[in-house]
Amino acid sequence: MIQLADPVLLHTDIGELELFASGKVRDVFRVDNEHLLFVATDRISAFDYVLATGIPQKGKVLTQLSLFWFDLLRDIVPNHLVTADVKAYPSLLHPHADKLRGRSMLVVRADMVPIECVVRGYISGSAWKEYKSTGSVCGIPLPAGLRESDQLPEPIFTPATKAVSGHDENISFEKMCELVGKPLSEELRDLSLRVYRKAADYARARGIIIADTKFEFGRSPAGLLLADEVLTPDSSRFWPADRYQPGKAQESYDKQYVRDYLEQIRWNKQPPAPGLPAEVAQRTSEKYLEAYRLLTGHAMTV
Ligand code: Q0N
Repeated sequence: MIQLADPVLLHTDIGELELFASGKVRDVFRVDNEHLLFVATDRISAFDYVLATGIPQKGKVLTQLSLFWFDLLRDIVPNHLVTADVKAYPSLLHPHADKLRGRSMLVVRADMVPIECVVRGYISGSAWKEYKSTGSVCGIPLPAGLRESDQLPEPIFTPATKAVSGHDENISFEKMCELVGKPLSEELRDLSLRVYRKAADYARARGIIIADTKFEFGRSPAGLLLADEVLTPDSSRFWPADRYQPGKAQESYDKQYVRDYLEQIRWNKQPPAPGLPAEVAQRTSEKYLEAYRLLTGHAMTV
């Protein structure tokens, strides 16, 4: 049988469903009062903007990686997944099976906690900036003399809120307690740290450093659920362990070719964002597939 290339998906169109939320990369649809359909497109963002071209297979890799982690972490925390098997989706979705297969999840609609639960095992990004100017991150004092990208003595929980700008704003744990209450804050902090430790130890043994990551949680009648997508290169910093060199910013596992290309063409980082040459998109796709294979131990099959 002739195998046609999997088309890149940039915009999800499901005429029957109301769009519930959408981000730079993912589209969420309302299925019924209790369920949402979470769709990962092939869109990619760099320097804060979504690029004009997609990355082949990216949405599938991120979905399959989230499914892998949900299963590995289920002994620590339950999650929002109902099923990712399109045959088991409500029948009104069956006409859309070809575009949904591999890249979507039917999830429980939860009452989302309005906090980004960030865990950092290494110092990078906004935490590095904050440390350089104050010596602490989100109110947590850190040892003097850390270099950019250094591993922290132990992982830290650094919550953030979505600011009006759309950017995340780091907050102290005390501020989080004011916003959502102390018992919930303590439970989310402890769950986030346990999930990060298990995943980061697992990934490190397979050649990938998960420098930091962001979790979102929701409340359901059954209790707290790990939601969104988890421990993907979009929600985390993945670094290739064999090239780790503290003292400077690290290469990104997945987006390095994209960033290098955008720097090379001297894009001014203002909209409209450019597209990528096919070769850059293809090599980037291969990095996502490689991360999936290293972490799961097998090639992606969907
Ligand atoms: C939900 N977000 C923020 C799109 C997704 N299980 C759930 N129940 C209710 N709401 C949500 C979920 C989940 N997951 C979460 N939006 C809706 C995540 N966004 C980030 C941007 O892309």
